[in-house]
Amino acid sequence: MTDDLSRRGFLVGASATLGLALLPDRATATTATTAAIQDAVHVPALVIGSGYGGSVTALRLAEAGVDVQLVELGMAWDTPGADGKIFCKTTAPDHRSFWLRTRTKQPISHFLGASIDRDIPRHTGILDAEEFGGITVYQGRGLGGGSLVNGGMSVTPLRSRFAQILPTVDPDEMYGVYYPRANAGLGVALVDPAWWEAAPAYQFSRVGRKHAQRSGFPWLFVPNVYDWDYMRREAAGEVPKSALDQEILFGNNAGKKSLQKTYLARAAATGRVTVSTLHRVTSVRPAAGGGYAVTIEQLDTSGAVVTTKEVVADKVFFAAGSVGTSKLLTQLKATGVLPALNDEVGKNWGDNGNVMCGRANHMWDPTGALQSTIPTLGIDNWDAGGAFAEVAPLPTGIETYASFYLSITKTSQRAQFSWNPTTSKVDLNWQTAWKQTSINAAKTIFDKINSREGTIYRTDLFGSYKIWGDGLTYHPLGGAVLGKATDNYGRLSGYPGLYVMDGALIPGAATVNPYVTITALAERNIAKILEADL
Ligand code: FAE
Repeated sequence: MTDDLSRRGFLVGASATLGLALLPDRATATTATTAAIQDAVHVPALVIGSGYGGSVTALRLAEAGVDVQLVELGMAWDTPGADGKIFCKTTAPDHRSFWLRTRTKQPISHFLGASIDRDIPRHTGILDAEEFGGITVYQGRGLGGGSLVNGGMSVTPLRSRFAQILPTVDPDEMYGVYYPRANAGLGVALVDPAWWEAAPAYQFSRVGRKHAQRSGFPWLFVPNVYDWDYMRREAAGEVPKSALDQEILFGNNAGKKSLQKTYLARAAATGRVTVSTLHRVTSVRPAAGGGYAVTIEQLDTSGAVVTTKEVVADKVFFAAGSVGTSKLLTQLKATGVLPALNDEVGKNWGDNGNVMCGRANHMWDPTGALQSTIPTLGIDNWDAGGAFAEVAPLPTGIETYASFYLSITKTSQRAQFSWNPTTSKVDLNWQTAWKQTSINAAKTIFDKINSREGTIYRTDLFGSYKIWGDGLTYHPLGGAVLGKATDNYGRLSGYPGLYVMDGALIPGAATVNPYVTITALAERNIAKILEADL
């Protein structure tokens, strides 16, 4: 990042984040200077949430000369803790790890059949494990949203499959303009294959490739936003380790180009974006004099509300993530605050067909005690079996002889959010049994590999004698779908000046890891909105 970028900085505010703080990395993130959004102000544009959709929206609005208030539920993640680090390791979760929980809820919940969860102090930590009836939805909380916690896998779906993802969007403009723009904006790059072939930290991936090849499955290198030069220097012992030191699920202290270092840094450089962290939007309704009245609660790090603000915004961009945006819109429609939203709101939510599993390799096929947390390899059996599997790390620090996979699968099951007046909460009618389709698709890959290799599934990672990690998703999508709840550019029906900009627009599945598509779609939609509405 240039000096100019870091000098100008964001206007960030929340009691917990005041002060100047720098991430311990060459690519410095944002600087924090002044107070958060004030009560009773009237602003031109308010963006709810700072993940991919929100960051793209804030940057492009600001570049066009619009002053933006970016309101984020989670923390700024710019201040080191007592250990000198901003983020804690995946294997050593502390108060920074989970969003308002007193016990961890690790996605890989067991090892050798025993639970690995532990008690932690309740805090506004970085990873939310949000529980609905039939599924736990993992999401990033903080400035940068999911980019803080995710694996950085940056996959542009095959053009031939694009119509399965967003049937109403012109593929020419996406593949000609917006996917390239998104990949450039995110800083996506491919690992150097020659380095990878010899890196001890990628032995697990090479074993995954060998097994895929021997069973006849196509495999591919998957680009990432990790700084590969930094990882090379981690491996050489020249810089503090991050991906090579078990950092991922609760943040990376260096190396990973989260949104704080890309889109949000550029937004900061415009001087037009004010960020309010630990601020939660709870209501948006038409204001008497035009625009929308937005209610915002400011939280402390225990999750308690310290003050409630009410502002007016001419335009409001919902980018609180698939779940956050869908919950807000569902509630606002059902409680009569935004009654003219159409009946598509809350519908068409899916889990991107996520399912996890491990395989137990032979003793002569070790996967390595040192495993980079950054995945590099995919197995593509989409056309034949409906599954795209990421060869994922299991960075325990010891040799486990395990191969581990997160599969994205073809499913038709879609759930709906609804307002529950008894509990005053939004429910999701996901059915646990629906995951069987995903398991069947994943088995088209792993049954064959097990048969070829003479190996078996691990049964100790998700419980005692439980093969499949089928109670969760990392990839929530849908709930305010493009061309249904909104027009073909994210404009919400019934309310001019209200927009959806995030993963809620994508109807439940992306055929691959979703954030490049979320970013590209946001780039496309904001370009049209700037041209036509502002
Ligand atoms: P998101 O990034 O979730 O941002 C929404 C933001 O809104 C969050 O910061 C929230 O805290 C905030 N928010 C929510 N409610 C409110 C409110 N009421 N008021 C104010 N702010 C609010 O949304 N995807 C990939 O493509 N590749 C990967 O390798 C990958 N790995 C993943 C690993 C993990 C562990 C997880 C959890 C996800 C992973 N994903 C991956 C998914 C990816 O991070 C996700 O699709 C995007 O982050 C979604 O982007 P959105 O902009 O929709």
